[in-house]
Amino acid sequence: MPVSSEFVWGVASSAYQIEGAASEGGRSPSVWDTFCREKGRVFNGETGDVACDHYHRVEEDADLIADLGVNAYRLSVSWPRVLPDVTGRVNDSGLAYYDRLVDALLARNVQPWITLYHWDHPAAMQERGGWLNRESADWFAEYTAVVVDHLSDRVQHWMTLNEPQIFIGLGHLMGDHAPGLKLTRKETLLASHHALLAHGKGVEAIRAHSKSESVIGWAPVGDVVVPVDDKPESIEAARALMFQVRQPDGNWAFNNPWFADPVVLGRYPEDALNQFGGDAPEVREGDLEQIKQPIDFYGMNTYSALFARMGDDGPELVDFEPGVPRTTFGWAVVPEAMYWGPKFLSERYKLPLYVTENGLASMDWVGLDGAVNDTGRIDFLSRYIAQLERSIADGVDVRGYFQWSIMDNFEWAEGYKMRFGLVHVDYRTLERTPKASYDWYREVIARGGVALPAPC
Ligand code: IFM
Repeated sequence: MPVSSEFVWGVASSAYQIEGAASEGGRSPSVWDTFCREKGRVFNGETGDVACDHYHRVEEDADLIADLGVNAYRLSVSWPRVLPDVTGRVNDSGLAYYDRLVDALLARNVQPWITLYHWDHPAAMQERGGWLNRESADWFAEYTAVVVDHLSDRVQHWMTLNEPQIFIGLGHLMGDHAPGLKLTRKETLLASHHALLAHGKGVEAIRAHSKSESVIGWAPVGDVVVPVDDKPESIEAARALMFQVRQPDGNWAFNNPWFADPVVLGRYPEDALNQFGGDAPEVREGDLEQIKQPIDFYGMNTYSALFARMGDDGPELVDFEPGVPRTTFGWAVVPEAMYWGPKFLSERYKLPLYVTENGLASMDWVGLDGAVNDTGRIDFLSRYIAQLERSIADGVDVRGYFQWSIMDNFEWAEGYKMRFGLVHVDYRTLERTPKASYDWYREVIARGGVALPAPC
């Protein structure tokens, strides 16, 4: 079934992953610049210094985005480009770069959807404690106000945080991402509380500073859990596990409700508070009201899912079948995530949804014929978009879909090993080659969202 003509079709990226120009235009180092320079942190010692050199290729890349026929492009602003000292001094040259980018998109009828924080906070902020410092929420609000003051005459769509589960879980608990910390559970929970406060203060700042009517959301990434079959008890088990804070792998940070309940419902989940006991963060008077600002949409970044059923002792996870299809990252391919994820999230949070990220990691290369035949990506996206359409047909309020990512880019601790793009980037020459999936996605958009069958 084609989706409505109002449906937002988009592609996504983030600043550190594509911009490059890391020490140009007055930008200060971010935590990721620092992290990449620490031995053994990032595959092959790679960095975002040059990345896709998008900073110098705004017009060319805007053409690639617009030629897809998308009506929206999700990008992030680099905090250290705009406020190199965290707060205070504004770097006009950084803002001028985002002017160029926003104007290039608008000139091609593509609406910019801006994420304010996609993990690359200034290294100087880390020196002041980063997210462990409660003042970080105010610093983020100040930075947000500067960006919104400057761009909201042209930009209406905003997201505060990208994937708090990841920058808190991988960055502060497990040490795999910048700032590379392995904090105690208590400290990590405190950092998460401050990040949620930053979200709330950021939303307030957007509303207070926006020169046009703004549409505000965020882009979290909690585990999606799907039922192993259609039995009502399996569905119940999946729903219960999707909103349980204790995670079967012992890593509580990838759950949904610890982050989303305060943002949307204004409270921390009871099971979490019982579980965390004295490790739970100190919640000062007014904090939860501050965090629970009215937002206009819930963004979901979705790549995979876990399976659940009802066991003798209640809901339980089911192992993946041997040989389950997996992406190059090792993530199981579970298209039903796009059916059950939106359904469960909209039942609980009752907000319009946008898929703010979805895509496939692979290791594509340019073939002898000059083409990049990424049929696996076409198959993956076909299956996921078809399930999304099924969810919409069932009445779930999903209003848009952003494919991750417009082009191959710096995949954090994996360096340039994983490729998620619709456009191949040769990192030696920086040449862009649209892949077969680029043409396929353009056709899907042109047909109003009918997922085409994968080519044989
Ligand atoms: O590349 C990342 C992105 O920055 C955040 N979401 C997941 C993507 C793939 O790992």
